[in-house]
Amino acid sequence: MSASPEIEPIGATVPEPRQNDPDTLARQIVEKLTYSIGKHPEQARKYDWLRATTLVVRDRIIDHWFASTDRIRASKDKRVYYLSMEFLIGRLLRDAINNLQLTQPIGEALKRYNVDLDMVELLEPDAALGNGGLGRLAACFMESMASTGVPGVGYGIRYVHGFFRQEIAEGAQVELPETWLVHGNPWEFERRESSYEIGFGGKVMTQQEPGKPPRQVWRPAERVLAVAFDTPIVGWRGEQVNTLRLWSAQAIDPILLDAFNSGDHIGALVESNKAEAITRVLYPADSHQAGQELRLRQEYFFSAASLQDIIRRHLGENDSLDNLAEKVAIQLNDTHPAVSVAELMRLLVDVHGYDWAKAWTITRATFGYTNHTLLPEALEHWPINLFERLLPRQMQIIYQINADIIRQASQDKGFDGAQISAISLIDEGHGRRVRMGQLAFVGSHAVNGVSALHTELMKETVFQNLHQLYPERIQNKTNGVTPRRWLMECNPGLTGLLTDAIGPRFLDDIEKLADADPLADDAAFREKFAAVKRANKARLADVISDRLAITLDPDAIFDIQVKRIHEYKRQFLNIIEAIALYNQIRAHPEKSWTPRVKIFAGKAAPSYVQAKEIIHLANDVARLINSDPAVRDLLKVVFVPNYNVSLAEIIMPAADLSEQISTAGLEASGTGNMKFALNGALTIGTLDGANVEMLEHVGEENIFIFGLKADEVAQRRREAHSGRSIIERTPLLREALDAISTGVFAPESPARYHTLVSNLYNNDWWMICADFEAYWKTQRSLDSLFLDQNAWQSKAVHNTARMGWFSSDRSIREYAKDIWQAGPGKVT
Ligand code: CRA
Repeated sequence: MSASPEIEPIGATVPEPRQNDPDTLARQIVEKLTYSIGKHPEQARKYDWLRATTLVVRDRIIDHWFASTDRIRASKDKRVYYLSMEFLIGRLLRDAINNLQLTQPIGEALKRYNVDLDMVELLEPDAALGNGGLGRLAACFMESMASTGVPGVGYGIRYVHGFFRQEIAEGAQVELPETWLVHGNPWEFERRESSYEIGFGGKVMTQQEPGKPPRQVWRPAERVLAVAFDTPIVGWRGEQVNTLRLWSAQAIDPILLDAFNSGDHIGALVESNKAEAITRVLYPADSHQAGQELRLRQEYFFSAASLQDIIRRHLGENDSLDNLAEKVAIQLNDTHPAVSVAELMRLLVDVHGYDWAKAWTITRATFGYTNHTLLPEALEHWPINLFERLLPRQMQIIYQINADIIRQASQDKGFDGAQISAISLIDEGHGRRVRMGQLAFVGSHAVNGVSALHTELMKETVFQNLHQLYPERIQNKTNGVTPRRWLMECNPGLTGLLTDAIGPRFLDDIEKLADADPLADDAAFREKFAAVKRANKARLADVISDRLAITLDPDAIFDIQVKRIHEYKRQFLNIIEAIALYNQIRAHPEKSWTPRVKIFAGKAAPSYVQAKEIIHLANDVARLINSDPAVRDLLKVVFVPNYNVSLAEIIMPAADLSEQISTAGLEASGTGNMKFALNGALTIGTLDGANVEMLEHVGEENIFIFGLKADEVAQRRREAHSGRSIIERTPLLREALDAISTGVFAPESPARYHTLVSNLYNNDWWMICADFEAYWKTQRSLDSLFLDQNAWQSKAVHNTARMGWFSSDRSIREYAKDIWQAGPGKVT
């Protein structure tokens, strides 16, 4: 008999490439509805359509995911691991559909069942596993690594409850739990096979084997399991799909049966509750050290799990860890994963038997560290006794690293006592603490800031002495934002207009937006540009009308400040300006005022009293101004609750004016500033963070800079500046502050804002009084400019056309070349 043809080898059963026409997509969506969800199309609810559509898109992603994974494995290229406590992802469906170029056919497929793709996309919950800029940057970086062909894996924590939901009740912030996982998460795949034990506490023993050097062995008292959940991250045009691996904590023994059987039903679950607590909630602190034991547990938990995973993968493909740094780059996103430095040393020395010096060489060559803030209250430091109790072996390692560094600094560089205590990993000043910034710095071959100014300030302030010791180590990597989410997806109107005008090249290379620059002088183009903006403003006005029942005029200036609420970001300055403007409109109704809508949104850390007062004030001021017939439609103030990524996607394209008004020297970079300008908003801002580089790119005639510069702020602070004399000689400011402190905006509780105002009189730490007048004048010049729509829109076009450089693709290419030596065009 001839060989039977029925049985094919396994390799030949790879599925056919999927078709992306509307017919196929419609059929597959119904198939998913039927067989994965168990619903007939007629019975399907909106959420069922979301799920079915997601599953169809997901199948396509998986095909690309496998192909990418196989290609990277086969190439043996260096991999990049991005360790971040936060990934502020937002919704994924629109991003995936856009990057796979499926928007049109899926839209059409759903239309056949009378289902609207936009509506379906809006049902997806936001994945809010981050607080603000740092977490959103990590999400942009993940997308850009996939889009630029960098083989990157993100490692973080799978929080059950992400960033809290904010409601405003009687003007004040109320925090409610966020529950993004309640309906399940179709984007994640649990990988039980990638589980690791993570230890805490216990003792360190010295093991002496004959003829060998003594070895330290850590015997943890507690162990929990880290279980991996993988989410595919699709790059532009689906050419590469990377993985975001988030760790979830579980007890090794889910239930203590002995306790249960003896009737202690609660006690039986104690272990499991304690373990799961590690990944239950995101700490809602932005640029602020949380300081509790659970936070340190979170940090060690995800660092240790990620390192075990990295080492396991490396040893699966290589003979030893000798070449770890050639094949692996690990980026520490701020100091949150900095304990990784000590943990990798432990793994190399105690587990894999490396001598100390060799292990240190490998460790340093492997890590890079990004600093995101110089604010003293945000710099992480842990009390030694807590650290020692939780991580006894890592503590010993930190002492040893410290001793080496100090020896080197005093022997080679002749550092004196003050310099030594500045670089020491142990802060002896405030009840002995481990300084995580110093640990991350010495354990990395490259340390970077996130804007040019921030990087210079790092060298001059927090890391002055370490910079002296390692003058080559600090470099700059200015932040960026992904143009897929922050232009193409959030602003289809502008994307369409630009495509018609300059062709589609900018979709693949965002710096080609520069081709649109000459169109600033083209009246017909400016008109279309303005029409897109107006439509985006009308869309935001609809959202605000639905949520808050406030009516806005889309022809007014939309003046927007959205970001975390923080004293240094100076929402207070913006509110004071609104009050001063209100007073002026009432005092001079005969003048021709430019109608203005001031929009605020943002969350305050629950324990940050001043920030919560600022939210309360914004709402109190809004209530009074919006109900005063004397200002008619000349001024409106709106606080939009629950700012998140999805709301930002509606807000960014709808701004005429972007408020970036931090006290100079304190905003490390900012990324909202970039999103606004990319979408054609003009910026009013201080010379702070990336505003400085935005000025260089868009040109000084297209950005509105005011106020003290970073060195002037520092100087005033040294001189013990206070606001009193400025307030006394500035009637506009004085009247606004009097109104606040006499309870005009809070008649039910007139003393509510006493502290807020008296702080301005007594020290004005954030330079609100110092900058008020310059801010006011700049705002009034913008009022005039807005009346000349030709001039305004021309500047707006220049902003969009010149913002291409602020793409996270550019940031990632710089990291890949200068820090990781990985990715396309690598130098290994
Ligand atoms: N709060 C900075 O303050 C910066 C982002 C991302 C921040 C922002 O100016 O744009 O990082 N810092 O680099 C931070 O989180 C821990 O420090 C932020 O998001």
